[in-house]
Amino acid sequence: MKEEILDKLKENPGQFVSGEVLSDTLGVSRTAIWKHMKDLKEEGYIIESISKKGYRLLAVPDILNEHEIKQGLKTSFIGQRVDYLKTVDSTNRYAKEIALNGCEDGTIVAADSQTSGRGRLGREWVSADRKGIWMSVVLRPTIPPEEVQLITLAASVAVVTAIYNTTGLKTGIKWPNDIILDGKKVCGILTEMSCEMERVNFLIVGIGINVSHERQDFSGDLRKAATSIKIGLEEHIDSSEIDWSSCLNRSNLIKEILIELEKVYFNLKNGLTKDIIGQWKKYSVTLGKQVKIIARGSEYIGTAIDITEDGKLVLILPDGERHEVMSGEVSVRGLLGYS
Ligand code: BT5
Repeated sequence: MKEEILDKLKENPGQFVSGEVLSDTLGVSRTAIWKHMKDLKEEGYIIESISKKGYRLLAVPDILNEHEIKQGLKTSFIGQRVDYLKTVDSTNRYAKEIALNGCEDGTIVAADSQTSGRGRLGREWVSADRKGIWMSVVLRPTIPPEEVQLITLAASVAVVTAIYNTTGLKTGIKWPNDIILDGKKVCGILTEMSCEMERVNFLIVGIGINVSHERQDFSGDLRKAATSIKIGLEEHIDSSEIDWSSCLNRSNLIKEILIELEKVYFNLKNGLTKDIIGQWKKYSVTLGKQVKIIARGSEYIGTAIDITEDGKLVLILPDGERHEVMSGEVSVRGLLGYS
């Protein structure tokens, strides 16, 4: 009922809707309407109530919940089920649990904050409360395990496109899983899988995006290495031209990512991997650069020249030898700056 009331207010932007009209059209008492309004205000919706006039929605701030994510979502299967959590240890961990219990292909999990957000190789992902998008998507593709890396590439392309569509900011992709803005990390992607020898049971694509952080919100090493969409907008776009509330709205950005993710996922399912690789190369900040690969127990330098059809990075080593790197176990450092 709360959502239906909210929708009625949204249908009449800036206008009062009387308690009587709401109670008649929705078939509930005026006291119930009043209680739901109170809940909506507590959630953060800015609603003005004036006796004899009724209620009007003054603003929809950046609120994350199932209703905001699903409203107007134009996908056919990704995001049809949304599990929203105020706080969780890790959306990837939670998504894995519901995937093991058989949740549908395309289910998403999104949280306002994570207490143990994780990166690759046991690293930590810092997930400040309501400052970013901390979400995981459960996918059940019929692909062999060795093609899973392509999903991370496809998800990177989806995120870059979605950030551009919603904010106008141009970001780049650092192999294998970072999205870079002005040489700093704005998003990381962690793909985890459950598989048998030749078959993937399910994948969890975890996406973390820094959205409304100020510089001082990052501490320690992250202050130099991380950025947010807000910081990027302040640097690149004349602030009088920015519609801040829409550019920094996490639900809007999530919707856009889900649409783009569904597109690239269809391409992948239909064997159009060349298309994904082609788009990935367009946004790559790694190709053509000298990189240091840090693998378990060893480090080496090479020039990144290409990416294979299954997502491996192709390097030319100093002795001229060609070498392919799988993403799973390595860290990559640009020799000039983070990317
Ligand atoms: C990643 O790992 O970049 C993958 C991050 C995936 C996070 C999402 S959030 C939703 C879902 N649920 C989870 O539990 N995880 C996923 P990696 O390449 O290993 O990078 C980790 C490194 O990035 C850390 O060691 C830090 O140096 C840096 N880092 C940590 N938090 C960051 C942040 N908020 N912004 C930028 N860099 C960060």
